[in-house]
Amino acid sequence: MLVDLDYFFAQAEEVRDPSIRTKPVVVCVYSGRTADSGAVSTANYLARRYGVKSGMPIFLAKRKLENVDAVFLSVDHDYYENVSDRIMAMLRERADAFEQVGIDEAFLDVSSRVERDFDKANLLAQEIRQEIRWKEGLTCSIGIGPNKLVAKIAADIRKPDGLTTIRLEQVHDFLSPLPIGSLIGVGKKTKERMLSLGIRTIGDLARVDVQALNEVFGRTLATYFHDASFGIDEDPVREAGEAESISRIATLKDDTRDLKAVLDRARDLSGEVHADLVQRGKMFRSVSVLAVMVDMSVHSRSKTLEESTSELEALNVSVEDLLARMLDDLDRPLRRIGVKVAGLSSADVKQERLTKFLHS
Ligand code: TTP
Ligand code: MG
Repeated sequence: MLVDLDYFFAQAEEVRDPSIRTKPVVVCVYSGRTADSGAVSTANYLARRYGVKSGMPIFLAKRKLENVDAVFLSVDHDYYENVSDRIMAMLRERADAFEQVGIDEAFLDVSSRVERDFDKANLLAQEIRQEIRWKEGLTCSIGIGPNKLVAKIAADIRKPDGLTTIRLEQVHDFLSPLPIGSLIGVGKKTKERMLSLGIRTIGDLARVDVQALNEVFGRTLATYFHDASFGIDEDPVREAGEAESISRIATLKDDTRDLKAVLDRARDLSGEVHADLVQRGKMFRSVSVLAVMVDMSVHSRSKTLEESTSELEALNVSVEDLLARMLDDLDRPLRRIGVKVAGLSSADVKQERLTKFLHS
């Protein structure tokens, strides 16, 4: 589920002073050079009807609202942050996993609590909407989908005060007719390149051979665009700033270059890292070791695994291999060592493969 607050800064201003609700409201970042220099941060939907948009120069917004009883306000970040913090805390309570992606936007993984039932997800979204309305007086738009990509596009499609639910079996029909610019990650430049290739809709993109996309966008982007055009997205909802790695570090009993002594200690560390990992229900994709030498210089080696795993044995094997190589490369004794896993992903819920469905 993606929750996006409607015309956030401007709506927050309307809540503070309801008398401006009936007027175009433009929230501005004044640069201070001249009275009207600076840019529009956001505007309410009434002002948008006159063509006012985020990022537009203030003088242009004023020109569009000439002879209109409009309200121009200066951004008040502290106030918006406070409102946002309260709403985000409330949203976090409603999710199995939570990821805030901006001051007014967050992904909620609600799969477990709604038992993967889209009707229940829809009810939950309505409750959330009412709660934000009741407690903060704000409207929001919510998109529900089988993954983040679809949820985000669904939230964008109906604004303000929208609620759009796209079930797995609707993904294809939902995405196909949408203009290519509505795909997440297709900005102005990419859009132009897509158009020049004759790709106008997401459906057009889905019909382009991935090989051809490779040539234009390079492999990473091409793969993303290809998958995205089918509504495939496996990116988990994760807390921003949530430990993206788990590590342990310890001082050796004696400064040493003896591989066995080093590995003995490393095994303990790996065991602790692994216990932590299991407790958090995570798998890891990469392993690093760290060595602090007697001269206090710090060295590290990492490797990325073929695929994510949660197995202790895989961790031990990698750590041994990395430490052995490191000892070969360095000629001084080691004083401290560390073990770290990163590239964490959830071990529990494997996302339903859209591919399977769409190609069946
Ligand atoms: P958005 O969610 O992109 O926009 P919005 O909430 O104003 O409008 P919508 O109803 O379409 O969701 O951005 C959230 C806030 O971030 C917005 O209220 C103001 C700020 N912002 C800027 O300061 N500059 C910008 O260019 C944009 C896009 C947003
Ligand atoms: Mg918004």
